[in-house]
This record gives sequence, structure tokens and C-alpha cells, in this order.
Amino acid sequence: MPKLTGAQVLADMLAGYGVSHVFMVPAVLRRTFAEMERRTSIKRIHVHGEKAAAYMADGYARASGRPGVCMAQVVGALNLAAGLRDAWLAHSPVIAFTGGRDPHTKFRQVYQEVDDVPAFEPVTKFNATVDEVGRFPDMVRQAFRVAVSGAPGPVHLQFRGNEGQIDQEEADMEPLCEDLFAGVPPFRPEPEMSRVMAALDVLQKAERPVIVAGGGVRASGAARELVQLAEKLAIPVATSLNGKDSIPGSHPLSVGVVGTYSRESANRVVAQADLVCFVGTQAGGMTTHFWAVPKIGVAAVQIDIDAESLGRNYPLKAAVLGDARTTLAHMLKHADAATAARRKPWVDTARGICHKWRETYKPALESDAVPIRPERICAELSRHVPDDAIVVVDTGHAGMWMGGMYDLKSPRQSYIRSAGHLGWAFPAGLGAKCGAPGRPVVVFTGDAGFWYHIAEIETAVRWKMNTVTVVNNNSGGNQSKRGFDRAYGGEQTARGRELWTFNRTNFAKIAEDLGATGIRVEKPADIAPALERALKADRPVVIDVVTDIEVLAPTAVSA
Ligand SMILES: Cc1ncc(C[n+]2csc(CCOP(=O)(O)OP(=O)(O)O)c2C)c(N)n1
Ligand SMILES: [Mg+2]
Repeated sequence: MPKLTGAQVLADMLAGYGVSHVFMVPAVLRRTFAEMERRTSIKRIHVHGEKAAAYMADGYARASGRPGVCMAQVVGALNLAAGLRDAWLAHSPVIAFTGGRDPHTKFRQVYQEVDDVPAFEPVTKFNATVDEVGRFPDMVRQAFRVAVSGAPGPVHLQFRGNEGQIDQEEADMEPLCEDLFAGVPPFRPEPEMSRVMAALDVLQKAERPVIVAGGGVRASGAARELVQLAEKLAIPVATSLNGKDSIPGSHPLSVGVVGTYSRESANRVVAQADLVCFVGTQAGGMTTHFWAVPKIGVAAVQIDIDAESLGRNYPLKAAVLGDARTTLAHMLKHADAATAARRKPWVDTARGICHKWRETYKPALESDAVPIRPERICAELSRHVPDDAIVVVDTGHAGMWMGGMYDLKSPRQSYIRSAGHLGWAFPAGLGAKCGAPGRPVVVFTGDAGFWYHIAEIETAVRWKMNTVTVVNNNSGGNQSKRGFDRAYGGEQTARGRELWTFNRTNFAKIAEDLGATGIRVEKPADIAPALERALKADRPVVIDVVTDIEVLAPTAVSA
């Protein structure tokens, strides 16, 4: 076995697993970075905050299906841990490396040191220390294995030394990599056929079934099988926010995103269903509008790769443990197309509900109002985002507007979204561009969301991460308006607005100052030309759209 330093092993192994970019705030694993330069072509993306580094790694992972890697020295470790929360909630395979405590000096008031390991516990599937250099190969392999296996998720390794100086030490080591665990999914566990047939039987006997597809469909690459099954059996498809790219919005069986950040038509269809088939979703609070849509007690079937999710939130008529694509392929093969005719009235009902939604929201989607309505931005994005784009969306109103109002128009488009953390989308979009450099990346965020990591415009310019970021700029975090109205017992006082409004800011100008392209849009007719110009630009672009602060996204319906 060759004698190698930890740094050499780590550099070789990251390259061996196909990692193309790592995201960090220095100084951590310095020798490893020097070895990366000598031995690999990995890009070392040095950013302005550890949380942004974690979000970039997360966007990279969700866009590419391969683990995203982020790093921080001991003093930045908790900032990095904070950035793993979204990856944890979204089942994104992010690998975090930090520097940490040295047994020779711990408990002696070492500069900048606290015991960070416990803070990673709630946001990781595997949280471990590397205290002995000879353990680099097996611990790195385990990090990749855990990150991508089953329901994917974040992993943390803390390397000894506040900056991970253990990487300078030598041992006899083999930097062996396992291709199997370089991406999601490593395995496609076969379901038990008796359970597949039982699920299919329940589905085919239902008169008003609906499929609710989640992020597990993307993780498994099962969108095609899902849509084919829905077509063969004539079953409307709703998705979770995380599963929005399971079916294009333009598909006749698509009813939209169901749950809290949703489209009214999806909630109405799911509420009227006599059977709900959950695929690759935990049926959590957001997807079910806190278990009101569908109501608990509705007949349900669930397909998941994680046994612990099966039946957790809804009692099941049939449960299938297995890979989504494999399971759906079996169902497709055995499905009886002759049963589809029975569901025609139900499909017509669902289409009627969708048609009504479109009619209701048409005035807002096509509104020429100035200041611009956010619905109009969504409609322009539906029309102009390229078919192979990755759409990256923030939370809060951004999640509501895009979840409800935006339509993917091609199965080649991807949609990834913040699982709840404001400010995630802009850095995640930069990471997505690194993970899928050949695809256009279009980010949608509010201004409060954009403020969080605005410094990363400089990173984007420096590393030529050419994303298009559309900022719905209403000079405030106006999703908070409703909550503060309630807190003030009706309409809040003028001073109440101090709690959620900001100064007017021209983000296009800031972007230009930092070397990006900035486009300020104040009239609805200018959105499309701005997008067209931005998509052709050879620099990162910020499109700053001035919108109406009084316009609130519609809240979810539960009947
Ligand atoms: C980390 C984090 N902190 C706080 C929140 C609560 N929150 C949700 S939306 C929002 C305001 C969003 O404002 P903006 O991005 O400007 O969008 P707008 O509602 O104005 O369209 C806040 C503070 C959150 N989701 N995440
Ligand atoms: Mg705002």
C-alpha cells in the first residue's frame, strides 16, 4: 500500500467520486486544497459565508444527483451546520467537512473552539469524527455511501485540528472509491410483487384516485414511469413542492402542487379523491396542508424507499417498499388499461377544476398592472424558461408564487426549491450551475431572500457561475404582512410595517457594480425581453423586478 498524506487521499478520493466543485470558507484542510490543485481538476469555490457554501453544495447535489461537498474550519462549523438544515429537509446528499477538536488541547480554552459535533446531529444521517489519518479512506467512503443511500441526506465528518490539520499526516492508505456510491440512487431495491399487485388492485378499483408524487420521484428518476402509469390508468397527478418536476404543468393529467404552498386546483382534486397514491413523499405537513388535504382516513396507498415513511401519516390500504422507478415500472407492466374508461368522468372533473383555476387566475397571470404583480412574472417564466432549464426557487411567497403559478412545460425541466429556509435559492442556484454546467439555471427569489447572500454575486462573477436570478422586489418581506396583521388584531399600524419592510433598493445596480449584468424591470412587457437577454448573457444576471408590495399569494384551500 502506498504511503500518502491525508490531503493526497482526500483530493484523490473526491476526484475519484466525480466531485467537480467544492464550496468553502477558508481555512480548512489547506493541504488538501493544495493537493487538489496538483492532483485533480476540482474547482475550489471560495465563498463569502459557510451557510452559502452549504446551500451551493445542496444545489449542486440536487441538480446533479451527486453529492455536493462543502467545508469550514472550526469557527465556521455551526454556520455550515445551519446550511445543512434545508438539505436535511429535502433529502439532498450534501457532505460537510469541518475542522475540529484535537485530543491534545481540547477543554483548554483553545481559540475559537466549541464542541460542534452535536449541532450536526439533527441535520445529518451520519455525523462522525476522523481522529486518525489511516481512517481517511474508509470514512470518506462511508460518507458517500450514507449520503446517497436509501432516502439521501447530509453527512458530516469532522477532521482533527481546528483547520483539519490531520490531513498533513501520513499513513499507508489506498484511496479506493466506489463508483456505486457516486450518485443517487446507488441501488434500486425491488418491491415484493404481492405488494405491488395489492397496490395496483386498490388503485384500479378506485373511482376517483389521485397520485401525489414527491421528491423521491426525482431522486429515483421515475418521472417517465409515473406519467406513463397515470396515462395508462387515467389518474390525475398532483405533486408535492419538492416533486413539482415529476410531471410538466402542461400535461393534461397534471393538477398542480398540493398542500400549503400549492395550486388551488390540486387541493380541490386531492380533497375529492376516494384514493390517494403517495409516491416518494413522506406526506408531511407542507404536502398535505397539515393533514387536511387529503383528510386522514381517506383510502391511501404509499410507495417509498424508506420503510419508516410507509403509513406514518396516513393509514394505508397497501404499502410498497422499493425504488420508485422499479416499482412504478412493475405497476405499469401489470396495469389494466381497460379500467381507465371508468375514470373518465373523474378525469373530466379534475380537468374542469383545473380549467376553472386558470380562468380565475388569468387576470393576475396576464396582468399589465404597474407595479408588476408576481403572478405575471410566473406566467412569463412559464413561457420563456428553456426546456432544459433548472428552476431554483426560494421559500415564503417565492415558494407560493412559483409552486402555485409556474408551469413546467417539458419533462426535461427540473425544479428544485427551498425546503423552508429563506435565502437558499440564490446560492443553491449557483451550486446547481456547477453541478449541471450545460443547463440554464433560473432562480426566483423575493428581495428578503436575495439579501441573505447577496455577497455571492461576487463569487458568481469570479467563478463565471452564469445563472439568471429573478428578484421579485417589493421592498419588503411581505409574506409576513398577514401574520403581523393578525398579531395587531386586524390591520396593523403603520409602525407595524417596520417589522417587515425595507428601503427601496436597486439590485440591478448592485449587480452591475459587482461585475454581473443587472436588468431593472418596472413594466410587465419588459419581463420577456429581459429574460431573453439574460439567458444569452455570458455573465451572471440579476433581473430586478419591481413589484406590488400589497399583493399577497393566495392561501391554501382544504376542500
Ligand atoms: C431562515 C428563515 N428565516 C425566516 C423565515 C420566515 N420568512 C418566510 S417568508 C419571509 C419574508 C420573505 O420576503 P421576500 O423574500 O422579500 O418575499 P415576499 O414575501 O416579499 O414576496 C420570512 C422572513 C424563513 N422562511 N426562513
Ligand atoms: Mg419581498
